[in-house]
Amino acid sequence: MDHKYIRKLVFSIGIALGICFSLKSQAQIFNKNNYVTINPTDDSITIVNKAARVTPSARQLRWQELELTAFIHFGMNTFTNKEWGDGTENPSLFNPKKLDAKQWVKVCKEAGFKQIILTAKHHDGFCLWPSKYTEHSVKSSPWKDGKGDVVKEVAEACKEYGIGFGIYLSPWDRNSKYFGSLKYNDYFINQLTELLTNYGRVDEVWFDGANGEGPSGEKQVYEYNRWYELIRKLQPKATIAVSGPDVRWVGTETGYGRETEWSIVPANELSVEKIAESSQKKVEFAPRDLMSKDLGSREKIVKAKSLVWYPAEIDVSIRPGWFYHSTEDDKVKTPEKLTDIYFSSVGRNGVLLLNIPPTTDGLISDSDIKALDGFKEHLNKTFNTNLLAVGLKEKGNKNNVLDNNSNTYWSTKAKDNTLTVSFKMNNAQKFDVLLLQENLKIGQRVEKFVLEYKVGKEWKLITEGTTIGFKRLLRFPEVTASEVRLRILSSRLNPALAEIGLYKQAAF
Ligand code: FUL
Ligand code: CA
Repeated sequence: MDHKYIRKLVFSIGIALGICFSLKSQAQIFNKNNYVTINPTDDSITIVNKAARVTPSARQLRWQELELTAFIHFGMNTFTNKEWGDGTENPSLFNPKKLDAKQWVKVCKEAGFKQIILTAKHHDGFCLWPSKYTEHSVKSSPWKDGKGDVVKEVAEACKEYGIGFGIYLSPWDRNSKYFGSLKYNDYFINQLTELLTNYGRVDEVWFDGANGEGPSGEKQVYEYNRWYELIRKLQPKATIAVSGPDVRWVGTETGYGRETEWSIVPANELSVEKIAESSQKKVEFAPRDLMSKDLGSREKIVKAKSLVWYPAEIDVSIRPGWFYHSTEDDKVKTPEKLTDIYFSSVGRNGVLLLNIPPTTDGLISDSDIKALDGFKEHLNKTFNTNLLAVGLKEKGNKNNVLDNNSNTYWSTKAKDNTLTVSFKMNNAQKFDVLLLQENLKIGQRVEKFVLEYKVGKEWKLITEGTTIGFKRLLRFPEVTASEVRLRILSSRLNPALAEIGLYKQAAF
């Protein structure tokens, strides 16, 4: 089966069915800053200004600032050497004799990852924690004589190393006899409650879009709203991704986000039929097609009925598969490839969710560690020195864009939607990377910018782009210059430039 096709299909079905909220619960799902209604009388300028003022919730901002998060796909598939189990697997197969969650967390942390999401239950229904509600779990396995709890070990290791902890809980459960019946809704809520109450703070809850039939041959109609309300109640700081309201799937599993990536997208659509049906107003939160090239341009937002802050997460595996297969040991992505992905995910206003799957021993393999080491070393070397700050004659009021702090910024007066910042360096510098950041507490506003350098009396183009958002990275052929300027040519309201940097890429 083709995952991507199924995911797309499921998203479309999910969205078509309407992932709906009553106004009461909508208040819990969104806040007054990350959601805005468009009035039928609003003209396009008013709508664009409204979009410019939509800002992330505190949980969304914390999540965005992480930049790098790690996925850990581990479970029954690790032992059956599959990607999708069908739920009939015997728990006796699960026996990761050397499992060391601290090794997982240490490897991830040393590679720069700030949070880990563990597959507590994948589509095969096997639970990595001893759930009270099923026998299909670690408690029926030989690992630690059925007394082990992978979720607990990972949660504790994350706490010890000071990084975030998240859970992936597959709504699709090919083992549960309840799947496809009303009873499954309670089963799912019970499992979610266990995970949200027994393991301390949870920072992200990841609901996959893949869906199919359970053992009974029936499909399940999910109670999304009930899940979201439970998470908000038990773990109010957790972001809910990607079949959820806080974080959006970027639309591909390649690791490459859009060049133009808006975090403010139409929240579509007040459905008249649904209002009539239930006499309650219901609102869908997601853009209709997560895979389309353009989600948030002016053209899209002026047609919207409401707008929401809904940023992109880019999930990709370090290997071809999501689960570990020894035959893929020589297909681990190289440091060069991982760096390219970094530039095209984090560097395109997204958060990278990189999957690093442990082996049947229960350890991250040497091949993956080596690739991550190379990746981290390369990034450290490249971003070690902001050449603009080092060689600058007088920082003066430019300090705000050179202080490595995304909260301090440079702006113009209201109604001035362009901005030029010029820099004269002591000596000519060689560089081939531009870094830009906006202050998201003000909003995502920039629509077009150019970077130029001075040759004699003339300004020449180095590179140009559209959106910035939390971070924009652009690479270009090496330039040697002592005078450069950034011109923001178009912005939805006055732009708030938080950082600018010029760097020279390290060699591999
Ligand atoms: C997909 C799943 O079907 C894969 O197995 C994996 O978990 C990936 C992250 O999401 O839809
Ligand atoms: Ca700053």
